[in-house]
Amino acid sequence: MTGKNQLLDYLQKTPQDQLNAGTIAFLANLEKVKEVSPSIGESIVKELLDQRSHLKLIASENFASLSVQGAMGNLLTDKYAEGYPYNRFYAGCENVDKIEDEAANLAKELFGAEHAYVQPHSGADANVVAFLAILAAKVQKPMLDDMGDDINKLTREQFNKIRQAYGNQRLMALDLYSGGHLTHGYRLNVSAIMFDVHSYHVEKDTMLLDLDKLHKQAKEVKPLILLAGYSAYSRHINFAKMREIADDVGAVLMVDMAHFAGLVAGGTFKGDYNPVPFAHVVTTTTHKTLRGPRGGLILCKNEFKEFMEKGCPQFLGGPLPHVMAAKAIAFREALSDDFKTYTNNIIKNAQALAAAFMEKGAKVVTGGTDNHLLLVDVAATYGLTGRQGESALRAGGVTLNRNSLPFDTNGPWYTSGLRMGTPAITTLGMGTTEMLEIADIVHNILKNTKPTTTASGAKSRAKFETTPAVATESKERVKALLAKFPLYPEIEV
Ligand code: DSN
Repeated sequence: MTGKNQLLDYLQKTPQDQLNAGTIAFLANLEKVKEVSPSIGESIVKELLDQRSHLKLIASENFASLSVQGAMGNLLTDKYAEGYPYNRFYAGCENVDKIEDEAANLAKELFGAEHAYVQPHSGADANVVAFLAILAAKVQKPMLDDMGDDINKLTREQFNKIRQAYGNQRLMALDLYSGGHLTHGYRLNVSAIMFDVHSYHVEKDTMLLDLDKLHKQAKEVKPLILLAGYSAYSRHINFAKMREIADDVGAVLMVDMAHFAGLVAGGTFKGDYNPVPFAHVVTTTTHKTLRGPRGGLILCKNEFKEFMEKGCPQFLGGPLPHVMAAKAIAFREALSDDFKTYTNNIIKNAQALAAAFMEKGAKVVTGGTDNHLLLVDVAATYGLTGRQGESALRAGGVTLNRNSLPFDTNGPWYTSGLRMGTPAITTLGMGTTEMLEIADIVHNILKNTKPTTTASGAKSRAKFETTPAVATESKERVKALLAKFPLYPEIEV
């Protein structure tokens, strides 16, 4: 483990031709961190060891390359660059201009987009920037055309008219319980304050979206924005059809592809399942299937470009040049043939995992998956809440997250479901054979876990007991599996 001057130790002990740049970079960085805070240094190492000793099945996480990490951890963080390339509110932005330009151009190339805005700090921020840009283009601009172009010269009454018009716009998006995201109009999120939200839902019998029904609802609601995209929906969405619906009701089609951006970039989601040609605006994170740094990205048609570029300072704080640099690295990596193979394998693995669970009698929502994730109904299958399943698996060496299912009676805290995803384990190099072993490990833990019964005889929704020998055996099996697929083999600690 890491001791003082571990880097020196490594350099002295390792023959020159076997020196590893990844290890040197990691240890050098760690030594500098530890000079100021040994405890933060220790947490970094412990996080590495934790991720090395647990199977990561969190559908929204991945392992970014050391090149991405290197681009992020440096002096670029020192620079302010409010504005956008070649239009900054600060001097000395020449290098940041180049970085942001390169990242945006690579994003355009990767996705075939007309315009790319790489500044959003997260997917949630990207969604707010996109909402504001659509409001500016579709609500504010026509009003300014009447009132005079300079917003600062409007009277208070005129400006209040714009504010009121903003507040009256409708957003139609997938309900949280049907797999939508918090930022798609959930009442505790700012999106529900910005818009009059009308959610659409999956069908109770199939748990699938019915686009004809959605079309009918859109005709009644007449939203300004029809938003597609999800955090927990395992099936394809036909974006060509979504665009037809949007056009029919005069809505802007916005797609949040945070979960499946990598599958689009790798060409695995193509034709009607690629939202970029069809949507007016596409938002995403860059750290999920796309395997880049934690951050956000917006792609849009040129008609929204000037409004999108006002994201900072309209809503975003100063851009993060170090993260934009890392986005550029990730986009370049995603342009490779290896990345195409990777995204095909993500789906093959998710389908193999879903099939293996169903083979064991587990209830998989919608009976399978078309993408990188699957939802297992642990209440129906194992008599557990999602919270109990999540905790029991973590104790057995598997990290994943509980998730509400459509029409969930256990609420968003306890939940009835577990969401599993294959982006991270596919990055490690695992294939369909390993999915069989993973399904077996997970099933074995869950079937040997029981809710604790309270004194009154009621089943707890949080406490549980797992047969101790099963938890121990699972950890051993996880260890054996992960030993064959080491995480960051470049880092020798
Ligand atoms: N938290 C992400 C997810 O897990 O889906 C979305 O923001």
